[in-house]
Amino acid sequence: MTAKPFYVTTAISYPNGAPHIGHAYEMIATDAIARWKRLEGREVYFLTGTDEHGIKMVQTAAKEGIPVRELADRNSAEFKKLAAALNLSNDDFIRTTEERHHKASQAIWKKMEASHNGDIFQSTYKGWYSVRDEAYFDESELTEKNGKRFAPSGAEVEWVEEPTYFFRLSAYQEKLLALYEANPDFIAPKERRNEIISFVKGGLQDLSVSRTTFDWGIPVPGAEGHVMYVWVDALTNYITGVGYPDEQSELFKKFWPADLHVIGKDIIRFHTVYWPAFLMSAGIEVQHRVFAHGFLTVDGQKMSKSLGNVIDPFALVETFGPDAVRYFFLREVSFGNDGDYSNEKLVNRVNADLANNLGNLAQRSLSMINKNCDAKVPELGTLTDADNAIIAEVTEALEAAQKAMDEQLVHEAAGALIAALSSANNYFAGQEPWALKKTDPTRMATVLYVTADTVRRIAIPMLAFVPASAARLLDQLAVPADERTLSAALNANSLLTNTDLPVPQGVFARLEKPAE
Ligand code: ME8
Repeated sequence: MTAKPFYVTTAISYPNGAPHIGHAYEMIATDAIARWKRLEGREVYFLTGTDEHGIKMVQTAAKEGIPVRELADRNSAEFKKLAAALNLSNDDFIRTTEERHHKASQAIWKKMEASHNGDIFQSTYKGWYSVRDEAYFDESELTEKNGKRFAPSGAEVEWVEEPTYFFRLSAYQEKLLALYEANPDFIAPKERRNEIISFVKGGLQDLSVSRTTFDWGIPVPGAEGHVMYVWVDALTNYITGVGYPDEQSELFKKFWPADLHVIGKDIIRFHTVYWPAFLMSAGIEVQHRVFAHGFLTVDGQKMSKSLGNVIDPFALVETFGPDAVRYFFLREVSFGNDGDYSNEKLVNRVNADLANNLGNLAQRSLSMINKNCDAKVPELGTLTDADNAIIAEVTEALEAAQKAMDEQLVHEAAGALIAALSSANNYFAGQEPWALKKTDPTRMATVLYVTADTVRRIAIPMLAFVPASAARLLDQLAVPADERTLSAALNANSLLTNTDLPVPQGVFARLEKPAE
């Protein structure tokens, strides 16, 4: 079997500030998807990084009184550190200030310029610009208050007039609609797809794609004084990451078009309208799918510096450990919807699912095996209806989790696994292996085998969500590295009888709610 390679990306973050939990959330979810695909046996390329150009960076650096590059270097390093702290399995970390990215952006620009419609042309931009969104807005999209105008995000817009290059986005309306029509899975969740289709049906205006008022950007080829509009360069990172402009490179041939761009709901238009239009213009294949996740709030409130409720993801990892933080977001937030963070919710969720459910089952069965079965995988005797029922339920849960992950419904996948674990705990309690020790040791061995094998079958997919803890569980079951795959998980009763097992150790400690 040669499984199809899988290329998945996060958005690249603006390093004009330190990373917050919204950034951490996107990284965690995308990592879970990447890890799951690897467990399926697919060759995965997972890219994340930082988006370092644009006026917003220039303004922040000016406020701090430091050179823009220093700001970019300092904060980009924080994002990279966050990826490591969250135990991300990214294959590369791209910075848009890198040489390779300048080359790729200039190459795609030239392709768009040379396209048969002449998609890039010079004119004068007059209109409203929001620095915070790094986006242009139509008068009709704005609201007015005290003589000031605001973008839908709430950011103030400013009137901009300058000679710029334009991208002939208006020429792509029909092509984009045809793309959405032919690829019903191009935009997820579904509601987002409908929003984008009606936006495009409403008509597309040509897009201003260069700026002359600052120079912190990628120079437009052959146009002195112009740098590219930050989104042209930002979106291009996805192809730079796999070797563009060398379309014959191993990486590019293997991984482009991307299977999935994971982004937040505020930047769907850039990814599902501009990006495919740029790619079509440049004669490059369009990505397969964009999944937009929701936004996180804290204790029910929008995160903001003025409210003082911005959560530092490094502090979270420090307090609870990476797996607890990962698990909470993956399970608690329904992927695609908004979600809320609170310490209490995290502690409750992690204790219920990981410590009490998974951890408890593993610890109870493994310590009985250690004491009563000579610390070896026990014998599997005749299977009863109860054994067969739990084995079948785990198989169904694995299938349900796979189906959910095929659509990036990460929370549903985790939920299906945890539900099967609850049943397995009931099975264990109902079979009372401790009572069988004297009356029927053969039957005890079978119950312990079935339970330990259940832990194995659930711990394997959990490698995508809580990689370090799940790996420790599998170590305790002496599961070899090459059997840590989803197909091995589907294969019931494959623990090898008589295999020596190490002394079991608790993997999931119960968390305490930190003092306020
Ligand atoms: O948008 N909750 O960068 P960014 C969840 N550079 N997700 C959130 C969030 C929150 N509170 N706040 C932000 C940019 N995000 C561009 C992307 S891609 C070619 C260029 C998400 O640092 C946001 O939706 O503002 C985006 O997907 C990512 O974090 C980076 O946001």
